[in-house]
Amino acid sequence: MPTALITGVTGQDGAYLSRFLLEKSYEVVGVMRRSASSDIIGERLRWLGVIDRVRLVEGNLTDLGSVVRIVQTHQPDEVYHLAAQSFVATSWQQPSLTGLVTGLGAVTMLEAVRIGRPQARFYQASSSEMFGKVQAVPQSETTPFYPRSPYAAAKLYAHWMTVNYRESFGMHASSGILFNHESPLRGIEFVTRRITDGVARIKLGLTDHLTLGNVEAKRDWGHAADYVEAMWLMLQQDQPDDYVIATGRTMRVADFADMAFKAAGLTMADHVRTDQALMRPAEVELLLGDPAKAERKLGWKARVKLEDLAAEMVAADLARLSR
Ligand code: NDP
Ligand code: GDR
Repeated sequence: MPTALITGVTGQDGAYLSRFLLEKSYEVVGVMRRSASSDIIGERLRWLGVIDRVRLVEGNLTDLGSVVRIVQTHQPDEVYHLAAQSFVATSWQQPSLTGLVTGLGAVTMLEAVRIGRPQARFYQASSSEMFGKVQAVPQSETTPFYPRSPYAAAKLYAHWMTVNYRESFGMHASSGILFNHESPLRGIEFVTRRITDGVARIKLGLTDHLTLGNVEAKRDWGHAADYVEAMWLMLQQDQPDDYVIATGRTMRVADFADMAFKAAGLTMADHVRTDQALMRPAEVELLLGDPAKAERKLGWKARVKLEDLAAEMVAADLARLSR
C-alpha cells in the first residue's frame, strides 16, 4: 500500500485529495497545525466522511524540524504540498507571513523530503495567480509570469524552487499551475463561496442583499474534485514536469453570481451591491488557462461545468443554513 503525505490536509484540496487517494487504497498521512479550535479541525474531512481514515499528525511549515520528523517517520512515496496562506486579499495585510508560509514553506517541505525521503515524488501547489497582469491569453506553461500580489510573488518563489530542486538534486518534483477551483468545501472568504452562501441566506430570508468587490474580474473556474486527480496524475509520470490545469473557459464574477442566483430561482440584479472597500490594491483582471499539455500528457480534462458547480454549491449552502 503506497503512503501519501499531504500538507494542508484540513483545507479544501486536502480533503478532496485525501478521499481520492483513500479510494485508490493509499495510506494517507495528513499534516495539520495545532489550533485552539481543535474541535472544528478536520471539518472538511468529516464532511467527506474520511476523517477516521486519514492519519493526522501535527506539524507546521514554519518549523523545519516538525516536518522533517514527519517525513522520516512515515517514509511517504508521494508528498503533496498544499499548505499555504492561500487568500490573496490577506496577503497584502500579512505579506511577511505569506512569504514565510506560502513561499519559504515550500522550501521547508522540499528540504524535509531531501533529508528524510529523497526518492519520494513531490507535488507543489502552484497557481494561475503567478500569471498576474495579463501578458497573453490563454495562459500556458510557456506564458511569462507577472505576479500582482504578495501571495503570487510567494507562489512564484515556491514554483521556481521546486524547478530548482528537480534540476539540482534530481528530485521527482512537479508543479501544478492550477487555475481557480471551487466546491462546497471552499473557504467562505473566496468569492464563489461568498456568493453561494449569500444566495442561500437571501433565499432563506436571513438577509436581502450581497455586497461584492470587482465583479468584472474574469476567472477560469473548475471543480476541486476534478483538480486533485490532476495532482495525482502528475506524480504517476516517469518524468517530473509542470502542468497548467484549467477548464479553458473564463467567466466574470458577475456571471458566476448570475448562475448562483438563477440556481436558487432568484434574480441577481435585485440583490447584489458593490463596494469599493472590497477592491484589491492590484487586480488580476483575466485568467484563462490552456490545459492542452495536461490533456495530451496526463489524459486529464475538467469534467464539471461551471453552471453545475454553482448549483451544487448553492444546494450545499442551503442545506447547511437550513440545518
Ligand atoms: P485552503 O486555504 O483551503 O487550505 C490551506 C491549508 O494550508 C489549510 O489546511 C491550512 O491549515 C494549511 N496551512 C496554512 N498555514 C499553515 C502552516 N503554517 N503550517 C501548516 N499548514 C498550514 O487552500 P486550498 O485547499 O484551496 O488550496 C490548496 C493549495 O493550492 C494552496 O497552496 C493554494 O494556495 C493552492 N491553490 C489553490 C487554488 C484554488 O483555486 N483553490 C488554485 C491554485 C493554487 P488550517 O486549516 O489550519 O488553516
Ligand atoms: P483568487 O480568488 O484571488 O482568484 O485566488 P477569490 O475568490 O478570492 O477572488 C476571485 C476574484 O473575485 C473578485 N471579487 C471578490 N473576491 C472575494 N474574495 N470577495 C469578494 O467579495 C469579491 N468580489 C469580487 C476578486 O477581486 C478576484 O478578482 C484563488 C485562491 O484560491 C488562490 O489561493 C489561488 O491560487 C487562485 O484562486 C488561483
